[in-house]
Amino acid sequence: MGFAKNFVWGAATSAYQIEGTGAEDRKGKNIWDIYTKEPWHIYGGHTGDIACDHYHRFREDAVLMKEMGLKAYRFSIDWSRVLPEGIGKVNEVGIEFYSNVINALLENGIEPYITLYHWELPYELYKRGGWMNPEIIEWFGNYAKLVAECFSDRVTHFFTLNEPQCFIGLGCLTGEHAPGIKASIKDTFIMSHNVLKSHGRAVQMLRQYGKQPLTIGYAPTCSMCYPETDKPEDIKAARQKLFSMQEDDKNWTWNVAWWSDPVILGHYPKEGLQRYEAYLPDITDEDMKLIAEPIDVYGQNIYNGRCIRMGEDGQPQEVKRPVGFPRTAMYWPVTPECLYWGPKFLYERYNKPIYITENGVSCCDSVSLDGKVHDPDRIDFLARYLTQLKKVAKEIDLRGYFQWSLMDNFEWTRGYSERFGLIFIDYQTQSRILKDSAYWYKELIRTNGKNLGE
Ligand code: IFM
Repeated sequence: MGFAKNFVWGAATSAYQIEGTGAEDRKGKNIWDIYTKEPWHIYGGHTGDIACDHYHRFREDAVLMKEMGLKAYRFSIDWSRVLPEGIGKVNEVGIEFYSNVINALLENGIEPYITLYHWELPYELYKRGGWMNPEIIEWFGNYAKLVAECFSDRVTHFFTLNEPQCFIGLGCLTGEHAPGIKASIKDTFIMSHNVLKSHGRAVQMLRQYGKQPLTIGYAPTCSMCYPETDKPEDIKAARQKLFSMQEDDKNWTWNVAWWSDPVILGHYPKEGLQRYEAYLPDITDEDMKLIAEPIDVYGQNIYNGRCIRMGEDGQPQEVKRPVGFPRTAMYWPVTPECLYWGPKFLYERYNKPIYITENGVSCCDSVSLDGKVHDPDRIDFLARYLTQLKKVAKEIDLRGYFQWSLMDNFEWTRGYSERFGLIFIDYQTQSRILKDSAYWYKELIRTNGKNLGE
């Protein structure tokens, strides 16, 4: 036995990365709409103004998903499209757009999975302090209520936040992403606490206003850890490293336990409470209760990991990558083991059904003389990673896998220079070509992973 019979094979995207603004929409601006207007922030001065023009082409895209045999599609809602100021007046055109997307998916037999927040913070709310302002807990809660009221008659799967590590770490600590601020470490801990409380409030609102029972999850990220060998001490070291805090406070957001223990276990990790004591805001029992509002499934984005062994001093030690180790086009290491050990460690600790909410690879894809897009690197990457996932699927409650990404898209500060898609986008003509990997994935879905190694 490998993947369960009803295993969910899907692909994922996010609003800003694919939609394009849709000039006729009365959408408000989000922080990325503003940030990309200062061209020096983004490779080539690219913006998401047009992106993949999914705003106008979603029907065609839903048909392609069907052609690829996808069972599910995970996408995010641009908060500022449905609530131009983040709160208050609703943009009915925006609601209609997402409603039409959902209908197109259902008509093509694709199950929609909605992510509430994949970094599209309304600019009006940013001006009011964004994640720093505790009012955001109710702002986000009310946005979740609106989403539940408008879409939960047809959508039953929701994820609250995508990668808080990145939108606080890169967006507010190092300032590489929108909104591009370099807040103090102390302020980013205030933000992170508000982020987690907002998650809890959104869960409450989704449950309260959902029109049917909903499956609700959360989708953080992080680089995983895997053991150098199967020796118990190396496994122990990898597990310990994965759930420990960052050595460098300036990079503190890049960890699993700070963001996931409160949500699932109801408390911050002890190590972090001690280590970051000087930075922390007041944390009450009531806060923790809100943050730990029960969810149904745990999502995790996994791209790569670090190899760990137990050092002679009894402490985890990172194993240096060998010279010439395999890398993706974006220079990320290729480490398939992380898709076995990551879910395994997370399941042991959190004991929740798991979805891999993102995994994928950027390759230097182009259209060949035969008019096709041959991407053997991506097929090789996926075969290696998914073989590991198949192995862990026999051991834990693994519910689904979302390939990042359905189509090439706006890769944040790298603009359109990276191609993560199963579908190739020609940005000049907006034509779409299914890459070889899309056909490979289709066969994998059809056989439920039988074409992978054991
Ligand atoms: O494109 C991003 C996505 O928005 C968040 N997770 C990682 C992907 C690849 O960098």
